[in-house]
Amino acid sequence: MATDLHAAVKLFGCWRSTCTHRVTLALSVLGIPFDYCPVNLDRREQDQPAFRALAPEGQVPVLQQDGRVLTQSMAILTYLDALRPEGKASLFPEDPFEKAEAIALAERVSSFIQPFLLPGGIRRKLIACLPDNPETVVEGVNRFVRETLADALESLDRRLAARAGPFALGDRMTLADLFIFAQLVGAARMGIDVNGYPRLSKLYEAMERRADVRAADPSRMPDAPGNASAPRVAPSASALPQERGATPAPDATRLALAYKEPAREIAEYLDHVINTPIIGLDAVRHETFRLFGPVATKVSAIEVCRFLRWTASQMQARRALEVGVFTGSSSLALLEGMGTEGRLDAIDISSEYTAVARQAWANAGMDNRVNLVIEDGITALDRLPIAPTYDIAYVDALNEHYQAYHQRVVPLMKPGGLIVFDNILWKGRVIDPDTTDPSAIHLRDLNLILREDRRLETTFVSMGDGLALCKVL
Ligand SMILES: N[C@@H](CCC(=O)N[C@@H](CS)C(=O)NCC(=O)O)C(=O)O
Repeated sequence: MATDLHAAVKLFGCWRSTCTHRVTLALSVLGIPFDYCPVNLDRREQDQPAFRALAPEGQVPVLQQDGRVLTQSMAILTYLDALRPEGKASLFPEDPFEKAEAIALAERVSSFIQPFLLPGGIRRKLIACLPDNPETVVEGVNRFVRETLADALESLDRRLAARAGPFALGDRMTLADLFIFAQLVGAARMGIDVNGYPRLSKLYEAMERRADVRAADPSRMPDAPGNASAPRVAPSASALPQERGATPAPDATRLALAYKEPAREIAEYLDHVINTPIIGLDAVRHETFRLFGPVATKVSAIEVCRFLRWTASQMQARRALEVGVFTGSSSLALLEGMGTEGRLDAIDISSEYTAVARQAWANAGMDNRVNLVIEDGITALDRLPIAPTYDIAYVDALNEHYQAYHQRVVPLMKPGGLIVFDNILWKGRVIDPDTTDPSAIHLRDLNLILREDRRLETTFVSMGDGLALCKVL
């Protein structure tokens, strides 16, 4: 049966699946339009009969075109390459040896790295086959996954070291880069510091510089956390009929919606009555949305900024610490609240995002009061001398490092100082008992750790995405 090559391409995938990411990268780079059908792996939609009828393996990605179905990201990429519009460069090098090398690198990711991270079904089977004591077993399996990934990235890094780069095989991006990059993005989500691999981080940066790569960022996918209200580019997962009698999993979409910022009318009203404005806040928020589109949801909620400004002023804070600057809205609030004597030590891993913050500080005439360190939060905090230095600290960085931030920030605070942890409700996902979202699990544990920490007097508020307010005793 001949397939109509021009028929619409439909992709069944999941935002957090690295194999799906390989395919969305290819679609974006090759300029092929597609419909997206999210399959919620956390809710095990891959196991529903309707999906199994499409793909008996119960895995994503699955490509459907003109009634035909293709699985396996490598095969899908090969096919998509053949569909590329005129003028688009192939993902496969012309030179036969180079082509084989690109496939070899992609295969290393596809057949050795990703499978050992134990995708859902395999993971569940392994855990069930291991001896008793479920807690130790899960802990051991998680350690196995992390260590295997770290080892595999290390050898991949050494393999690429022979090539000047920045891409895997040199100056031109090939399918190898798509596989490697997707795996690195997944590794970063697991809290693995990609900067620890010099050659891979060079590849990562080169990829991140490309707009077509950024357009395929998993956080921009309609099913990514926080994008519940984003326009869908495709029919929704409800295209997959629900299995009758199945216990409905807690609805992550509903939870996500529960923690939206106040309606625009309310925000405008509050703007009208407030007498503690934050200079430059509106401008920085607009610039963030203009430059970074959906990633801009990482910007701190306006009400959180107002709270920080007011609290820093109320405490007469003079020294502030910020872990996770992003584009600078919360730092503007802290600086404004502290007044002209206040100084801010700010830490962020991204020079791209903080470039916007630097500009905002300069525009507000506050840049001479900020010491910005571009480094990952844990390393930068470890460099700070352990002394009671700060009056106020705001933590809004990598979710899965929050417990490490907590350990490091407390000893840096003056008695009576305040630590504010943002995102501790993680769009409400912390209350989902079945969540497999690593951020939700980590933050839920953090909240319990904070509750037990006798050095702190802590309360929680549901402002923004949830704040933990910890007074240092
Ligand atoms: N070799 C396959 C691997 C597919 C795969 O492992 N998919 C994962 C997501 S990255 C999945 O569907 N996991 C859910 C499950 O196994 O239950 C490919 O490259 O497409």
